[in-house]
Amino acid sequence: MSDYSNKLGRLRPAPENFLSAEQIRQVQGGRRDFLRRAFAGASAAMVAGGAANAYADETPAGKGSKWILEKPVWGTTLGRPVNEPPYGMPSKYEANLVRRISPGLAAVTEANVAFAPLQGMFGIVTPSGLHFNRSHQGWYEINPAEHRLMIMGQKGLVANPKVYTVGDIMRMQPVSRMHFIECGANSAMEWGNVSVPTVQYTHGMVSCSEWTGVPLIKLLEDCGANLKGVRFVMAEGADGAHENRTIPMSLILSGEVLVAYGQNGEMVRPENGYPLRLVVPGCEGVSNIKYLRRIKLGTEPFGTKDEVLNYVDLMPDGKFRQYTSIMECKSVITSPSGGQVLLDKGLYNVTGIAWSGRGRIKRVDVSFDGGVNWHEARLDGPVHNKSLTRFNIPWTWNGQNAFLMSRAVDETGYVQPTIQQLRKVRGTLSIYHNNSIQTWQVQENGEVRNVQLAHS
Ligand SMILES: Nc1nc2c(c(=O)[nH]1)N[C@H]1C(S)=C(S)[C@@H](COP(=O)(O)O)O[C@H]1N2
Ligand SMILES: [Mo]
Repeated sequence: MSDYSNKLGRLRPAPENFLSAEQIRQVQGGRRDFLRRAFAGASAAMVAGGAANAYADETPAGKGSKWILEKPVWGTTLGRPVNEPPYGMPSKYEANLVRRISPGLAAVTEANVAFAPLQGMFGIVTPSGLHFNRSHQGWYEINPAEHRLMIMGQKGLVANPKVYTVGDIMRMQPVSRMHFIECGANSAMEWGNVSVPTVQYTHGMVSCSEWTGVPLIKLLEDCGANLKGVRFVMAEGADGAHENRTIPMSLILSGEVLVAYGQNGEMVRPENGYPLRLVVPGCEGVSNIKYLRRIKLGTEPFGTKDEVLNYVDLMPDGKFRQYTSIMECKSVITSPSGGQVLLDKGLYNVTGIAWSGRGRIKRVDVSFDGGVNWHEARLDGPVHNKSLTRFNIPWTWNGQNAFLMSRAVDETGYVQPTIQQLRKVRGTLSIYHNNSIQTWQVQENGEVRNVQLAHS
């Protein structure tokens, strides 16, 4: 019996449950009594649904054994009814792949973000149930029949202010597009140090979905908005957090900003803004207003609490950076990543995600030696605009210390900076907009950890 969540490709659930490489080898070697003891103190999440048994017997001794020679119960009996359950769920053996609240953050503030488990995901689509959830005051399940969206504006800017039902919006011509949403605070802890152990907690505030909705510009036209006069738009949510933000009209005129009701082929999930959310491709997560209830047209930025008090960064000269909406080009290796363990020398697939708020990803380079040599990774196409892009590159681990990094370039030619380059400009007091290169150290014992190198 083994716990695959501790092997490469899966991740331990929380830092306090980490096993060392030596412990995992003992488990792999079949020391079941040890395993029982090791899991005795593990969290309920880890053992829930038999997840601790997932991928059992992947040892050399277990290969080609009874698993192939004997007929298992599932080959000799009747399976379950096809409509049970009516809404399908992942295998119980994948119960470790869940959103998590960072133990570090939970200790210092109320836990109001659940991070996506990037370490165990493939491709570019975030399953809706794993999309990170950042809700300033918890999430709501809003009855769509009781939800309205109002479009109005300052004097002279809208000929026919309107109130829309969800049904009104669903009768209009929709578009479906792949876009990432990244919280401005993603990777925030890395400004100062490397206390965050896993990619789920360093980068798990980015997710990517196919969003379906109506371009906001169509609604503004429908209301007879004076498109030349409007320079800024305020978007406001219906939740208790009263989330609101200024969106520049230039982004809306491009047709990219959507009033979305669909996410990955079904209605947007309640956690992600059901029944209507704004999708502002390339902009900070906070601009993507959930539970969208009001759009107000104006001529000046609105100076809302979420752009004046919050989402500003303190610079070394004592001034604040403000209205920094665009998420710059960024990438991260998701596997191998912090907390995972390489059990043997040999061939691995190094994989990760790259994205840019300014367009498409053009190229990703990967280094295995802390940035001395770089190798171009393979991008999995199609590469979408303002979307996650998956990269892969084969790597043979020789059992020695290695420093894994990825560096993305977007179609504007912008190159993802190192943390030291970013600190030279921004200092260490920032919270938001850390798009620097992440380094994972593969130690000689196979354990992977979060590090920052002095030179990069
Ligand atoms: N109405 C409302 N919209 C909101 C928020 C919120 O708390 N309420 N959180 C914002 C923040 S800070 C982020 S990062 C994104 C997160 O979107 P998600 O929860 O769908 O991942 O939603 C934004 N929109
Ligand atoms: Mo956010």
